[in-house]
Amino acid sequence: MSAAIKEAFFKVLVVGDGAVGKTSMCTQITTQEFFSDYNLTVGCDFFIKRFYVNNISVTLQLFDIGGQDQFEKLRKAFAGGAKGIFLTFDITRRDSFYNLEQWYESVKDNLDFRAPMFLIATKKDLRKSAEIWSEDITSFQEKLAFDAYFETSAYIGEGINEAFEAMGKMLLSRFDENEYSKEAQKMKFLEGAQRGVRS
Ligand SMILES: Nc1nc2c(ncn2[C@@H]2O[C@H](COP(=O)(O)OP(=O)(O)O)[C@@H](O)[C@H]2O)c(=O)[nH]1
Ligand SMILES: [Mg+2]
Repeated sequence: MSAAIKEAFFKVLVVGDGAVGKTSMCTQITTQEFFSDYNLTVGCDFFIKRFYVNNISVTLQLFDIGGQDQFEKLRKAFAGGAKGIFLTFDITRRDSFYNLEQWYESVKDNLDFRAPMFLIATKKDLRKSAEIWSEDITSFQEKLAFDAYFETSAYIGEGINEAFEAMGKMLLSRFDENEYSKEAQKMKFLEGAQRGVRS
């Protein structure tokens, strides 16, 4: 008899200044595509990423939250129930790094207290124009105690798989099986209901 595949579902936030590359990272991880034109995310974009960790089917529902001020309330509401967070900054823009504390403040009350927090540098292919260095990362660690740091590029497709895999593993280790499998069942039910409505 083969054992049923275990399923896990987690909601994960992707936050950071406009144009740092949040949508590009989510697009790269879900479709392996890259677009050089910039389309501002208005409100919130959703992505679904599924992969296996130790024979467990992990589904991450990614919330890529737009940075406009008028969406402040929406941002708080969207953050509800999140189990993990990617704090993203553009390696070539110092301001995008310094704004991360504020980004974290704006969603932290709605984040689960066990939520893994990953710091993500984007656009590592543009490293020759970098404005952030390893000393900055070390001092940020002292301030915000993030769980992991990854340098990524959606353009050359580097670092992103590693970051997501590590997030998946940490989520599985921090949350109880009955919590994440219940979430997965709920999600399946909603997907089924949606198909029902469409057909
Ligand atoms: N060179 C380079 N450009 C990138 C990378 N990721 C995103 N971009 C570009 O940066 C701009 C903003 O990206 P986007 O994902 O829309 O940013 P968002 O506002 O944070 O969602 C777009 O023109 C992207 O093509 C990367 O890894 N390398
Ligand atoms: Mg976007």
